[in-house]
Amino acid sequence: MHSDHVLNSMCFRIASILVVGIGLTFAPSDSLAQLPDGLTKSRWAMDDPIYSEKYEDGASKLDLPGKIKQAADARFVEGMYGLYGAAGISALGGDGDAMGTLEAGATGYWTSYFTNRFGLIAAVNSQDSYIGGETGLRLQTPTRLAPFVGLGLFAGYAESEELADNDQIDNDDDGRIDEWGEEKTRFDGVLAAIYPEAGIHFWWTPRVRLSAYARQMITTEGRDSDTVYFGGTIGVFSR
Ligand SMILES: [Ca+2]
Ligand SMILES: [Ca+2]
Repeated sequence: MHSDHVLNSMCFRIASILVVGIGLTFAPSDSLAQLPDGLTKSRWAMDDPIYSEKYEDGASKLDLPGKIKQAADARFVEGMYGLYGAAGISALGGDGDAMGTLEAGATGYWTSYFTNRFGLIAAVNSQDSYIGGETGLRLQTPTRLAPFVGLGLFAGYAESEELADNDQIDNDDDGRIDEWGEEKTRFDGVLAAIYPEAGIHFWWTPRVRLSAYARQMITTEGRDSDTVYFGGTIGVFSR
């Protein structure tokens, strides 16, 4: 394939992921515009039918353990599924420049404490770009504020920009051959990484979940390319 076509299709795919990610980020903004549910009442998830049935008769005023239990309980999430958008930052780039990353995908609760997910991931900085697929598993506590640990896999391919001002080709299709600073896209190869991760979820509402996490990326590029990745996610769930 001609390198400009590779570049164009890559730009298109990255743009598509950006659109999905931004859409997912702003879709729940109505929910985020309000305060988190249950700040003034310990029965925080009464909007959920399973939770509200369980806690129809709330803990009495003096029942502190009961109050704490109903404020923490998020076992009703079992069987829910959702879409997520994520943004992150890492030093995945070959030259050590920080790379901005966007992810979008789908996830589900097999049990109240176990999720898996599939998504797309795109990362760019001034010189390099990566695009690929992403999958992972997480174990968490079945609580409103929920620490988690996980294991994930990323596989994609990498491209970078390099000077092409002396090859007699109009690499960027602007009608001028080898103009000053003309660049072309170079395919750098396949990149894969496996990562352990740790983070925390917070259920803003019974349907909107916020997450923050750190991943140790162990890449096929060798230990010199390993990097830490920090990310944040908004997930919107239904049943
Ligand atoms: Ca040109
Ligand atoms: Ca050229």
